[in-house]
Amino acid sequence: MNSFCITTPIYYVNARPHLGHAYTTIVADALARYHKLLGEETFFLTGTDEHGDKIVQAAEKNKVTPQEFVDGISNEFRALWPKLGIANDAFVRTTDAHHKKLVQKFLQQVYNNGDIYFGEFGGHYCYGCERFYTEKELENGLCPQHLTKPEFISEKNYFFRMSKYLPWLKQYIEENPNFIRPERYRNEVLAMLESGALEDLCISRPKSRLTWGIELPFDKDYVCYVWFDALLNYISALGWSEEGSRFEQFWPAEHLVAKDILKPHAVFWPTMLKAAGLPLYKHLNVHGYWLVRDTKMSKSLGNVVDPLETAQRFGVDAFRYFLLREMTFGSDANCTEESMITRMNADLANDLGNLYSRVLSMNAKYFEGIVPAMPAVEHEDDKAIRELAAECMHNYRQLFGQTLFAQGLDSLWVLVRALNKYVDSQAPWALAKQGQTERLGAVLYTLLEAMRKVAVCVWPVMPTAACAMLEQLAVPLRDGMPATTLDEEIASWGGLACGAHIAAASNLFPRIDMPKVEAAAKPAKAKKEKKPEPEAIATGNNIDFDAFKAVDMRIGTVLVAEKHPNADRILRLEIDLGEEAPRQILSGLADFYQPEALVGRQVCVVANLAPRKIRGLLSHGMVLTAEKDGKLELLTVGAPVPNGSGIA
Ligand code: ME8
Repeated sequence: MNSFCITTPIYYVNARPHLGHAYTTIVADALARYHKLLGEETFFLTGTDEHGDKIVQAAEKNKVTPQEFVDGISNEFRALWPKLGIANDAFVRTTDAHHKKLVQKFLQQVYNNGDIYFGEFGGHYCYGCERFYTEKELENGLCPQHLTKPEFISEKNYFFRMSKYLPWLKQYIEENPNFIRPERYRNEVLAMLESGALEDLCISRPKSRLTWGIELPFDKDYVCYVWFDALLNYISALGWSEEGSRFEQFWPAEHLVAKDILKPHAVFWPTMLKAAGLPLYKHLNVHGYWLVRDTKMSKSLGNVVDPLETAQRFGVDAFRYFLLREMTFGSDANCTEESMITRMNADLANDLGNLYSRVLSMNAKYFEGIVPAMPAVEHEDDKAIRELAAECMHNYRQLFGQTLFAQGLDSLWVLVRALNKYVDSQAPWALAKQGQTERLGAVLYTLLEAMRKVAVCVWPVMPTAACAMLEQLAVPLRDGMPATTLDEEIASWGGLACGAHIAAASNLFPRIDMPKVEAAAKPAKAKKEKKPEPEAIATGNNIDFDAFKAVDMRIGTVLVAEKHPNADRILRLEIDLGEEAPRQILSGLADFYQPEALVGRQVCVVANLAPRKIRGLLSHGMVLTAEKDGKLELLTVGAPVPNGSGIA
C-alpha cells in the first residue's frame, strides 16, 4: 500500500489562529483525504512552534510564564482543527520532551560530523524574524520582512556549515524541477542561491540573551535557534532514529507552507537533512497569501478573518470549498464577504445543491424515491454523460494531486453543470407526461449515478456534505468515508444500486443572502460637475435616457416555481432579488417551461413595475423573455452574478 505524509508549518503560538493558518491546514486535510480516497495510507501532521524571543515577549505581556502562555494558545489551535472538519493524525509541540530529545540527537550528530562549529559573529539581528541578516540581504539597511532597522549584535555562537551544501542544493533543485512548486517559488530560491548572499547559519543563542529554547547538547550555555528546532518537528514527530517508528513508513513527506517561510524550508531544511545523511522531503508546496480587499491581514488594521466564526456563519464545508476553489495555489487571493457569498451561491446552492434537490424530488415524484433500473441499452445522451463523468473525474484526480485545487474543482463542476443542463434537455417532466417511463428511468438513473460519483469526488474538500449526499443516495460508507476509491469510480459505471430507497428531498447548501450595503456606509461620491445635457434626438418610439433609467431591471434567482392555482398558462414564481424576502411574480411561462426546470435559474426582472393582481394572486414585477415563433425564451446571464445585480 502506498504511503503519503503531509505536513503544515507548525504555527507560532504568539497569536491566535486566523484564516491563513486555517487555509494551510484545510489544504493539508483535503490532500490527506484525497490520498485516502486513492486507497493510500496517510499521515497528516500539524502542530505549534513554541520557542524563541517572540514567545517570551508575548508571555511577559500577558503576565504568565512562557510555558503557561504556550499551553493556552497551543490548545486553541489543537481544539480548532476538528471544528473545521480537519482530521490531523498528530499534533507536535516543540516543547514536548520527545521533540527536544530528538533535536538534541540531531544536533549532536551534525556536530560529530564536523558541520557545526563555534565562531565569533557580528550580524544584523531582526527581533521580528528572530534571525541575523547579512549586509547584502538588507534592503536600504532595513529588514526586508519588517522594514525595521535590525540591531547589530556581535557575539560568539555556533554555526551550521550551510554554505558547504549550497552548490549541491542548487544542482538538486535544477535537476528536480518539481521539488519546489509552483515554479515561481523555485525560481525565487534559485535566485537566492545565485545571489551569493547566503552564508553559514547561526544556530545558537547564548542563554545570557535567551533561555526559552532547547539546550545545545554540546554546550550548556546556549540554546538552539528557533528555526533549527522548529524544522526538525517534521521528523521528530515521525520518530526519526527510533526503531519501528513511523519515520520508516512516512518519510519523505510532502510539505505545505506559504511564501513567507520559503527560505527556511527551501534552503535551511534540505541542507540540514543532507548534513545528517537523511533523504530530502518530496516536494515543498508553496501557496500565496490570503488578503482582505487586497490588503494584508493585520491586527492593527482590524481585518483579521476569524476562521471559526466564518465557518459557523457559512457552514464548514462551504467555507472549505470556497478556500480551495477561490485561491489559485501559489498566488494571493482575496477573501471578502461578497466573494464568499457569490462563490457559495453560484457553485454550491445553484449548481450542486440545486442538482441534488431537483433530481431527488423528481425521483420521489416519478418513482416513489426508488432508484430506477439501469437501462439495458445505452442511449447516446446517457453515454455522453457517462464519458464526461469519467473525463471530468480523471482531470480532477490529476489536477488535485498536483495541488491545482481550483482547477481540479472546476473540472468537476464541468460535470455538475452538464448534469443540470442534461435535466433541462431531457425534461423528465415531459417524459412523465408522455408516459415514457423506461426512458424516464434511464435519465434518472444516469443522473443519480453521476451525482453519486460527484459526492465521492468532493469528499476530500467537503467531507460532511459528501457523506450526507451519499446517505441521501443510500450509498453505504466505510469508516466515515466513501467505500470506493477514486480510481475505481473513474473506471466504472453503474455502482448505484437499483431498487434502493433514496431521499425524496435535499437541501444541502441553502442560498445565502448578500447583506445590503447601507447607504451610509458607501463612500460619498464626489460631486460631479454637471455635464451639458446631450441633445435628445426625439423621434418615433424612442424614449429619453431618464425614462430608461427609471426602469429598475435586476437579476434574481428563481427559488420556487409552480402552476398558478387558477390559471393554466401562468406560473407563480418566488424570486430572490437580493431583498429581504423573495418577490412573488406571475409569468405566462407555463406553456414553455416546466416549473422544476426553473428553480435555481437566474432571470432578468423588471422590479419596479406596479404590483397587480392576476386571477387572485399579486404579481410584483415582470420576468423578461424573448419571443421566437410564438415560444417564450427566458433572458438570463452568461455567468452567475449576485442576486439584485442591476442591468445597465
Ligand atoms: O512561520 N495567507 O509560523 P506562523 C495564507 N512557526 N497563509 C497564511 C497567512 C495568510 N495571510 N498567514 C499565515 C511560522 N499563513 C513558523 C513556522 S515551520 C517549521 C515553522 C500560514 O504562525 C501559512 O501557512 O507565522 C504560513 O506559512 C504560516 O501560516 C506561518 O505561520
